[in-house]
Amino acid sequence: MSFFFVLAVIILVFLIIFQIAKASEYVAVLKGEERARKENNKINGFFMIAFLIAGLIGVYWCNELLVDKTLLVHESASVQGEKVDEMLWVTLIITGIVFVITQAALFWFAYRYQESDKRKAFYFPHNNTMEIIWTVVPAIALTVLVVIGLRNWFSFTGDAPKDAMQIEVTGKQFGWIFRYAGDDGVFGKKYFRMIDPANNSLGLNWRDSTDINVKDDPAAHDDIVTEQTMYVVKNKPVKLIIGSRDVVHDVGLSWFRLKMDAVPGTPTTLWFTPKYTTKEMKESTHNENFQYEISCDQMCGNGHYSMKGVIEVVTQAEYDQWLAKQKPAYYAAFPEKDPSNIKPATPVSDTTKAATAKVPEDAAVIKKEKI
Ligand SMILES: [Cu+2]
Repeated sequence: MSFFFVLAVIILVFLIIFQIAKASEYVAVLKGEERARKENNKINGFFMIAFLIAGLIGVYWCNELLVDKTLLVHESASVQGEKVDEMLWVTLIITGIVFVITQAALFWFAYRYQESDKRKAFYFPHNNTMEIIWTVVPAIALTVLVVIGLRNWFSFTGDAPKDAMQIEVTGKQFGWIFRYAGDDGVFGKKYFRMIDPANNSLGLNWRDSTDINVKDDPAAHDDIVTEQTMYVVKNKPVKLIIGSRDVVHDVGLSWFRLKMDAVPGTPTTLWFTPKYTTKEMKESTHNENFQYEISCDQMCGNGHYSMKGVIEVVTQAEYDQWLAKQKPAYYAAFPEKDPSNIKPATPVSDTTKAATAKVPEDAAVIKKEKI
């Protein structure tokens, strides 16, 4: 029903436009073609100026209405993001000035120099000097912007400072997995065929496997694996080693003004220094629910919208406290290897004697692994 209604409205609008065009044709014949055209020119010239003024008011009004919803009003929460903001502002100022001048000139000229009996249009097909000016000036401006951009890009994606924390970020359909290197400071090896969604989401080499020729890597035994929330420290550089388990995702960090693709099989890196803790941001934004969000900035499948990750920026003391509570993922997969699950070797009573009899054997296994 609604389809026929829409169709009827479209046909009606078409008929009205057709009739108006017909009517103006008859008017033109009655008044004389020339006079009608001149009148139309005047009306069009007026509309040009009206459109220019209404457009400028509209731009101002939209800005007033929506500027709070953009990130422009909030300072970058990372040191590197300040450089991105600088580039954004320089680009906005340059293009803004050019936009206002060219658009104002376009509409004003259309009004001011409309057809008149008092003057004749000057035939002006070519001018080498002007061609050179409007080629060279934008070329210089763009080169400067690109060079500044490249310098920043190489800095963010290049070597991180020596004291930087390292966190591995892996995108998957649909979520984020984070890995910390653990006590040894080394990320253990992983292999995609070792992935087990139940207890080895990254495919860490925790055991020998003859059928896929994987060797157990002790460096993977203390790696800490978390999902959805990543902890970093205020004022401490953090290097993200980014990858993906399936399709191309993208680590989008709008508050830090950074983003980087997560590509399967090709690790990418990015480093930044957070300036404010999550708690400080809650206060400065007057938003109790404030979170630093990781959004996936690539359309990666039908659950793309649900790929929200969270970055908790905390102080060093809070981070140490959090880290102390984390257990290596290896122990979750093999609880029998977890030293905290092993009961004291000395029997406390006769009744517990039988239960603890096995302990020295388990302890020996742990000891052997550490060697
Ligand atoms: Cu994604």
